Amino acid sequence: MRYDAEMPLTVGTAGHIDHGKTWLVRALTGKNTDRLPEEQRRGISIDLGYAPLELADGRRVSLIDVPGHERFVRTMVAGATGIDLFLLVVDAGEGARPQTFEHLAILRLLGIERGVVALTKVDAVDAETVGLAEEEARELVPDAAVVRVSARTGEGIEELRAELGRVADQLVHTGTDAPTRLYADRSISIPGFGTVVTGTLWSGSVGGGDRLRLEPSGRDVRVRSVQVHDEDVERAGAGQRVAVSLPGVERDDVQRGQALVAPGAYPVSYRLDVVLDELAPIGDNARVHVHHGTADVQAKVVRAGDRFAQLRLDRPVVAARSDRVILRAGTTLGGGTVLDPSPPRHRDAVRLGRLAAGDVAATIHAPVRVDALRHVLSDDLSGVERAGPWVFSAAWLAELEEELRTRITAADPIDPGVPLPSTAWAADVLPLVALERRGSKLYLPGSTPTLDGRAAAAEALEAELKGAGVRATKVDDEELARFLEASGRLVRLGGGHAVGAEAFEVAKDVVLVECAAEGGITLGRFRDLVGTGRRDAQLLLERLDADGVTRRVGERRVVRRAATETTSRRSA
Ligand SMILES: Nc1nc2c(ncn2[C@@H]2O[C@H](COP(=O)(O)OP(=O)(O)OP(=O)(O)O)[C@@H](O)[C@H]2O)c(=O)[nH]1
Ligand SMILES: [Mg+2]
Repeated sequence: MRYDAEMPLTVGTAGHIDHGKTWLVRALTGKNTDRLPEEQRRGISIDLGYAPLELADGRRVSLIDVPGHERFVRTMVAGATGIDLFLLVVDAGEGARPQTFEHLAILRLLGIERGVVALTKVDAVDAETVGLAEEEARELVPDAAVVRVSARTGEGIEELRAELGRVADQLVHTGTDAPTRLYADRSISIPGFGTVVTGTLWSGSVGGGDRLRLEPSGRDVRVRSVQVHDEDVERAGAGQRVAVSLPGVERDDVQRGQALVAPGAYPVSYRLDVVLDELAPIGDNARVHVHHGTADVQAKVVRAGDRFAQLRLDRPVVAARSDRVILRAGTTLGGGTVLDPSPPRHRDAVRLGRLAAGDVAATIHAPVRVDALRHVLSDDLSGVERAGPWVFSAAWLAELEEELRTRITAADPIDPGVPLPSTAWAADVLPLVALERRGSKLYLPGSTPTLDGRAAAAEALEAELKGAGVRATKVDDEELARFLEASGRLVRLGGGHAVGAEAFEVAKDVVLVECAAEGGITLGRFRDLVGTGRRDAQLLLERLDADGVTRRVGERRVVRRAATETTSRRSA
């Protein structure tokens, strides 16, 4: 039904003040978009106006009427950012004037290249004047058709409608597959219905029941219903002008410039890296207004090389790679195309050059999560290494391995390893390096610990332990103790103590024999049997517990059932 008749395209007017834009919109749509009392009193447009435009074959597109006054260029930009094609209006009697040129420049900077020129008020001037104006318009916009019209007499209106239809037929609004994104241009409070936010749906779709997020405030909202041109629709698609009702949201919670997006799909950022398109030279650190979506944010331009800049914004915006921005300071200075909508704080012309060339891979070195990169990626990433959710360069991986090997070489030969890096990517990335993981350390594959220059110290320690028997000895060189334990020459006890391996076996036998006879052994009994102090007896029993030989039951130690079961099963 009507929904199929709605083409997901938006036409935006452009042109100098008083050249007849609003009258032409009314002649085309029957709607007077100058609805504010002040607009009616002063006879000029101040805010954006909206009307559905019916094409010759009954299909409808959206029409946005913008003000021409030089003080309202910022409003014109907010209206123009979401449009697909322009309707440039030139007064046939006056010809092109300053905002004709400025609006055209803005359209070009926004990448809006298709449209139609309407020479208006042809009823008020002679044929020769119209001819001159037409010649000038053709020169100004060589690729667009120029149609002579009069909103007063209706002359040329149907021809203009047909011409707009021809251009519309050649355009497709892209972004259907991208996550939902809509920049609010108005929020209206409707009694008994709540707040309705209107805007052009840049990408994705929106329907009743959807959960979206208002950015940059980060507030989650639920969509109650969606209208396109005052008619309820189940879903609206990219390119359509929509009115979205948001229950529970106050009108003042939503301002022009805010975005309604699929939660988390777009970065919210105080910085934008752009490739510049200058109309006038823009100095380093220049203060400008950045127009993006329907937002107008003050910013500092931090130049990088001669083509690029980082825009440091006073307020955050929600942007995506390839978005256009307009830079103004009283006049339109130029524009930019977003290379990175959420860049690190720096001026790095080399990195931006690579991004501009589409070489995202070249900007990747250390691991980054691939989902954090989707803002700068237009398609699949090749030429990088991957592990789990991480991407990184082959060169970085080689450097990592090199660094780990260097540190391993410098490590104590008695334990020639390095602790595992405690970074988020470690678990995914470390399996790719040619090192061996043992416990919480990395070693050269197949490497074994060696005593190196500490053989004498080892012998001295062994002699000391032998002399001490089952008495625990404090060992200061923990690495040496670990090494000797690994080679079966001592057993480490708590608190940095150790006993000789043979003495430990003696102590263990005492426990096993006593348990076999009595069913268990107390600390006191064990101490008496081995003939040590209470503390040493305690350390020995704790080690037996830790080894799984014994466990505590009340005051006594008993031999673990597991060992007994294993024995009986084996004999069965
Ligand atoms: N004779 C004649 N006068 C026209 C025609 N269209 C507009 N006008 C006159 O031009 C005036 C301005 O027209 P608007 O449509 O309001 O101009 P605009 O371009 O929307 O102006 P801003 O929105 O302020 O930039 C009108 O008040 C009319 O007097 C036309 O086709 N013929
Ligand atoms: Mg107007």
